[in-house]
Amino acid sequence: MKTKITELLQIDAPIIQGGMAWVAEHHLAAAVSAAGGLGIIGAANAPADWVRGEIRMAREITSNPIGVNVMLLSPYADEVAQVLVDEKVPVITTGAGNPGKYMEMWKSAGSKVIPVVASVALARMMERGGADAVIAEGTESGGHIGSATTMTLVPQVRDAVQVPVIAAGGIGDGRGMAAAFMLGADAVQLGTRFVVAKESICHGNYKERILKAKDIDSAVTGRSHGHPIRQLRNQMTKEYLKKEQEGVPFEELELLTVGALRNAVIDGDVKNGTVMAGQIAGLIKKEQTCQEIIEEIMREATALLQGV
Ligand code: TUI
Repeated sequence: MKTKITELLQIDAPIIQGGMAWVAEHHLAAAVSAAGGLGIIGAANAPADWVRGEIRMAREITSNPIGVNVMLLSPYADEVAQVLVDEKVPVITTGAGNPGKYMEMWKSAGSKVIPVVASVALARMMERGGADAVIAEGTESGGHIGSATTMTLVPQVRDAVQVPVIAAGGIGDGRGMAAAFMLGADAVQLGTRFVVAKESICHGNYKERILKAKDIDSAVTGRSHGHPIRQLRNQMTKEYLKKEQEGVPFEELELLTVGALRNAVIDGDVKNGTVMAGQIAGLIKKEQTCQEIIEEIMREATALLQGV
């Protein structure tokens, strides 16, 4: 399948892997890229040296292009931004903010820059600032979310900008991909489905929570202080939401989540850790290799889009 995004990024399948903190390390990113999609290393809150190491290790596994996601709230964002220039990373996605201040340095280093946007206003601003494409991410996503749904955001962003649009949030199979294309997308980004990939280093307990999740098993914490995070319900979210309702201040709430994502992803503490996942978790029933995932989604989507 050829789209504006496969042409722009020099990839075979218009499927991008989300830059998920702790999960999106070199094994997963390299496996997605080797299978013809675009693998992404998630810099999240990691120091710049870790990001450099992950880029180099991924490049030992595949020569296909691999991108990096910069989480703009990270205390290391400035240093990570420079590492991406030094390492000549071909594709940079950004999340949780406005990457305007890095745009010029990344563009002049020859990288394609693709910010995640949660609104039409930010999509327009990013296009004016030189973005090569935008990822329109709906509130169905796991992790840090905006408020518009994928169904409403994608066609509105499509109409507002000329650059290619990648749809994200709530997409887990070929039906979701075909639907996103009907809304005007040129590619899709998937997170939760890749968390349970065989090549994902995520702890088995975490994968099992996703594989056993039902449609309404996610909760959103942090709405009261402007940092909404979608994750699967557990002991921690129950406590967090109760305290949030009681008006407990942010500093105290934060104590519940310090190191909690690492505890869940690496150590498998799915009771008190943060189990970030999107609303599509309920649809995901098996662990497959990245190649199987990409082939299956492409087969389903192509069949549905034929004749359209
Ligand atoms: O970034 C994500 N998802 C994430 S980041 C993350 S780690 C984290 N840890 C602690 C606090 C916050 C995050 C876990 N999941 N997705 C991309 C995304 N970006 N979703 C929504 C946005 C977004 C929202 C508002 C991007 C820009 C924006 O407005 C920026 C502005 O300044 O106008």
